[in-house]
Amino acid sequence: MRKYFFVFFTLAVITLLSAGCLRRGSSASPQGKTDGPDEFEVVVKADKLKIYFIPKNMGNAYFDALSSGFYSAMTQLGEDNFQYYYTGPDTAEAASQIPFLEEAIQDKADAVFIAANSSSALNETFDKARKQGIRIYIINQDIPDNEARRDAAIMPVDFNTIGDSLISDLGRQMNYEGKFAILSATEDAPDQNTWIDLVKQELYGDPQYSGMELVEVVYGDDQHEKSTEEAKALLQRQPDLKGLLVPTAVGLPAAAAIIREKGLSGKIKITGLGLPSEMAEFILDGTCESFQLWNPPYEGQIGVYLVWAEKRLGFNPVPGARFSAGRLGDYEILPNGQILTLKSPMVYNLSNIREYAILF
Ligand code: RAM
Repeated sequence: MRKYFFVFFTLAVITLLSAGCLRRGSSASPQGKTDGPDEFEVVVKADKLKIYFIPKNMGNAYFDALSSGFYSAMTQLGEDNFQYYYTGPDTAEAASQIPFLEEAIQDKADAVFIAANSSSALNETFDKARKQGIRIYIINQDIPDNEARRDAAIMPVDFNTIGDSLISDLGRQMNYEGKFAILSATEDAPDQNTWIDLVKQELYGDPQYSGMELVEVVYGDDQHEKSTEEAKALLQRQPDLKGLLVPTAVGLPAAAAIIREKGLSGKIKITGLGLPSEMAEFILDGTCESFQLWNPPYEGQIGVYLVWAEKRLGFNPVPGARFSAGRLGDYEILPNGQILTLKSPMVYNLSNIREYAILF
């Protein structure tokens, strides 16, 4: 009897392995790390994980780059394990994302990643989604004073580093004197307003910037056309402007193009946050000496691995817990529920623009 059982058992294992229902591998601890000896575990192909990514606005190359990270991680983990929807509003008003959140709720998504256009306008819809067991992750920012309404926030960098990073780059280029302005995105944008506040804290708190004067903050709504118009109007209103700080990947190339068009390359120092692929021409022609960013695709990758760890590896995203994001390594849930993709922004200039312009 034993002989037959062994034969049967072996045939059964081979059959199950070939059908993908059995997996040879190490047992994964809740943190998603592998440990223990090889052992068979039955992996029943569960339903696909349904993930929504709702950007501030569609047609924004910055969020296209971030979305590419979701695809990379899903490819690494097996595309047939996921259903992915990259969908959102054409314009980034505070409440413009609500219909897309409702769609994800109706569709019984497992997780929604959203770059929120408002810190508070989405709270009721977040509550509704979470009551149905849908994970709400803010991505590329947080929702200040409303963190209890989300499950975690995937940050591109520690936002506390951005104020100093931006104003020090502009100050150096302006020799710490003269008038400058800020061209931001939408007036309600939580990330933009956090950065503007941090820039002002440095500007008014550090005597090295006492020779610089912030004359205006204008808003391009993360729309190329409006950013272009606002930049043109600003230069007309402020003929002795010496600097322009543009913390938006939509506004920065738009404003750089206007500075170049007006023959003011090098005369008005421009820096901010932008995509290397869209800023390369302005670095190469001297219109922009340097700008900063981080790595948007990494954020999308981390997002997929976070959902995978929670839904397939029993990971519980409590402060202090760590999970694997594949090739990117392990990430920790910080006490404030944030996950830092990188510590601080990277500076892009002539020395590295060609290397990064082909990446995003
Ligand atoms: C724009 C958006 C986004 C910001 C980037 C740098 O695409 O405002 O939120 O992270 O710029």
